[in-house]
Amino acid sequence: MNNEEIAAIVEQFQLDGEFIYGESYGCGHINDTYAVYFRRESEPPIRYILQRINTAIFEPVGLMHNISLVTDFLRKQIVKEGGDPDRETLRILPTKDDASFYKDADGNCWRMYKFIENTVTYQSAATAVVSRNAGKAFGHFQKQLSGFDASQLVEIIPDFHNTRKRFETFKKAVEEDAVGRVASAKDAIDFVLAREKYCDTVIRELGSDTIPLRVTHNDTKLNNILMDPETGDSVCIVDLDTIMPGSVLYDFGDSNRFGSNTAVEDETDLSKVTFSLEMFGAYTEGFLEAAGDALTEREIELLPFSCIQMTYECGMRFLTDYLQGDTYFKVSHDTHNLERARNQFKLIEDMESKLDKMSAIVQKAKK
Ligand code: ADP
Ligand code: GN1
Ligand code: MG
Repeated sequence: MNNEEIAAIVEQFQLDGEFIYGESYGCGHINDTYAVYFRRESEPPIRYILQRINTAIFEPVGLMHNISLVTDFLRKQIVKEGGDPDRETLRILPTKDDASFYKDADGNCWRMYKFIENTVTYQSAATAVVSRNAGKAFGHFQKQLSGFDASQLVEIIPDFHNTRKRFETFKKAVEEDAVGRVASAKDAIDFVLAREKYCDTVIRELGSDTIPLRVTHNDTKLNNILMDPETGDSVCIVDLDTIMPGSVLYDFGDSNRFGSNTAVEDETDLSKVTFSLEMFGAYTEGFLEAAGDALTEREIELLPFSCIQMTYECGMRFLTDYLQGDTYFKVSHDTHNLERARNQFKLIEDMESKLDKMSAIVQKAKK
């Protein structure tokens, strides 16, 4: 996208100031994100977030319906808590027709958000303070949404965290070998096949009293929280695209998959990929402090396992995408998804060897 093209899109929105330029922004794997800069009369320049919604994955009307409902609900909660609703949740900026997104002549769908300034995101385990605050933030988010009527939400990606279904899709990708990559990924394929048992633990009980359905974020990686660079406090949870009914275990597990990895998600030097018990402990304390009293015994018992399950599922998704020719996640080179998968699998091996310690940490933090 060049500046002229960006100018033509942002022109469709109700914004303050005159467009200067736009640039790619952030490290998301799904949407195309830009920071767009505007000059204003007698005020400092301002920037906004512009995103091209990935319509191969999301149906935009249902998606923006969900995000509008959730952010409206959160805004009221934040006000009640005495917080700043323009900093602590996303604010959708409407188009000149008062719509929540704009569809251009080529069928691309665009949305804009207020830019939440003076924040940072982390791409792997940061500090114990950051981990604790991330845990607190997602625990608090869980609580905030506990009064939200989930029947209003469109299930935007059905079976998003149904690990069993993900496994079936993975097996099909291996059988089809559509782009001839199976031979190059044998080690990774064998790793997934040997751990099929991880597929069913949560799904079997989901929706029962032991693992109730809740409204969950479903994509809780550390770079989906904006944090205060000075204090390490969480400011705002972003990337609300996958809010759907789900299990709290998905949110807890996915956060630790990413935020307790001592390396970035696509690190290829696997000796750097380890599961940090320090980060896990800090996250667990923060999470239980904020949401612990709402959790069932069984959910608490499965918190350590959920980290393995979500890492297994995510690694399997990267591998499936590699085998299908990189049609889902953004990649920068041919073996990117395979490298990500191997990274996740190294992390699983480390978690498997630390599972007892993880359980002890949860038991201690729960008191
Ligand atoms: P994706 O679905 O591709 O991951 P995200 O919605 O997570 O896209 O956005 C990508 C990145 O852009 C985030 O990780 C965050 O760093 C940044 N970001 C998103 N929304 C905002 C915002 N309102 N203010 C500041 N930064 C944002
Ligand atoms: C994607 O959108 P982003 O980059 O925050 C993906 C998650 C994966 C993650 C792996 C909608 O998250 O499910 O866990 O990549 N989001 C979607 O990094 O598929
Ligand atoms: Mg994201």
